[in-house]
Amino acid sequence: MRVGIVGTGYAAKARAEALKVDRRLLLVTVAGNTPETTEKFSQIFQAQASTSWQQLVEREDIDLVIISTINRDHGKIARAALENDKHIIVEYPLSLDPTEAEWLISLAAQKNKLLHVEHIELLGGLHNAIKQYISEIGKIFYSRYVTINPKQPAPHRWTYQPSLFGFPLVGALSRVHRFTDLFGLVDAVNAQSQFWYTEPDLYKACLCNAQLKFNNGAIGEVVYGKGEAFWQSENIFTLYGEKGTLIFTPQQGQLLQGEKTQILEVGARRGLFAKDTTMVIEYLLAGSPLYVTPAASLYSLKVAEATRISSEVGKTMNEVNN
Ligand code: NAP
Ligand code: BLA
Repeated sequence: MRVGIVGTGYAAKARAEALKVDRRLLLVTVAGNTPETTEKFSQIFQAQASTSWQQLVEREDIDLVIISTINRDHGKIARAALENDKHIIVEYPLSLDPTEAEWLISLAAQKNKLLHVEHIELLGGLHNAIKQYISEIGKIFYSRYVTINPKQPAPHRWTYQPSLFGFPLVGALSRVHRFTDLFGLVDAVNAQSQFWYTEPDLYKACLCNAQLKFNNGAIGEVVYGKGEAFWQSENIFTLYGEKGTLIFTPQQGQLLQGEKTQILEVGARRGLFAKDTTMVIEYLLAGSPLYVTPAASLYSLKVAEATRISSEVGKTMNEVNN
């Protein structure tokens, strides 16, 4: 398979590394943002530098386009790639707009092309450990996932620009997706958000807090914060079940039941883009199953969009339709 990558950052590099070790794949071309970075990337990986993503998706010598650039552009690049009959891997989120995401999924089906939305959080040690031990704690009535990432000073980067990153829980879709993957459909969403703006499209900190009421009765709470308003990093996933509590950090987990505390292993966060890339290639070349569907990604996007609307209008959003 002949591959083109859009993007030159962390995710794009991880993709290019994964392609290099598989002889069935060839990275042909890359399209980036600043010409110097694109040139450097293309030299390191011995690929041609395309002048734009528009030019890249139109090339006839490409079968698969990997979209690893800023979130704002995912939807339009995916559309252009599908119109040029390419298979697609796109980093989450598929689009900042759930309506566009839904439309793209049907276009891919019509064109009979793969549209794979990466969700590496499902491949990581934390999620797998949760899935392994969740049955031990009985019916789960409440769970909470807090990720606070202090940054002093906050970077002038796209991840702090709403027009490029999207609403924080949309851009960082993995947070909501972990919940919908574990607990299914959401009946109601209530969210708050705060932004510390320094310029019209740039903040130095943000905080989002969303409460999800699941159809199965469980309540999930997502807390996501980053930037200069924070002084202590926090990364804790807690699941409260009627028969026990599970507490996870990225390093390790604990299962608490009565007087007993069991320490649980959590696998590494590294190598996940490589795992994702390999699974897609095995799917395309050998028909082996993928670990996530575009529909599941879309549903989490609808829930994340509901958190945005809820926090903006100050109301609870009822029934996020599948
Ligand atoms: P990154 O390292 O910051 O790279 C961003 C890429 O976008 C670079 O090629 C950069 O090019 C380009 N870019 C920056 N500002 C731009 C602008 N204003 N207009 C056009 N292009 C611009 O980001 P990343 O972490 O690789 O993230 C890429 C995608 O992967 C995102 O959708 C993210 O949500 C997703 N993702 C990342 C991870 C992860 O672990 N990093 C995990 C899951 C999903 P220049 O440097 O030349 O500006
Ligand atoms: C997710 N990491 C992300 C995302 C971005 C970054 C933009 C997608 C949006 C989000 O979910 O928040 C960016 N992550 C970074 C940057 C650093 C970082 C700039 O750790 C700087 C060190 N990602 C990495 C590195 C690792 C990594 C070095 O860049 C691991 C050692 C892992 N990032 C990682 C994982 C996710 C993620 C596993 C998925 C999110 C999740 O697990 O929920």
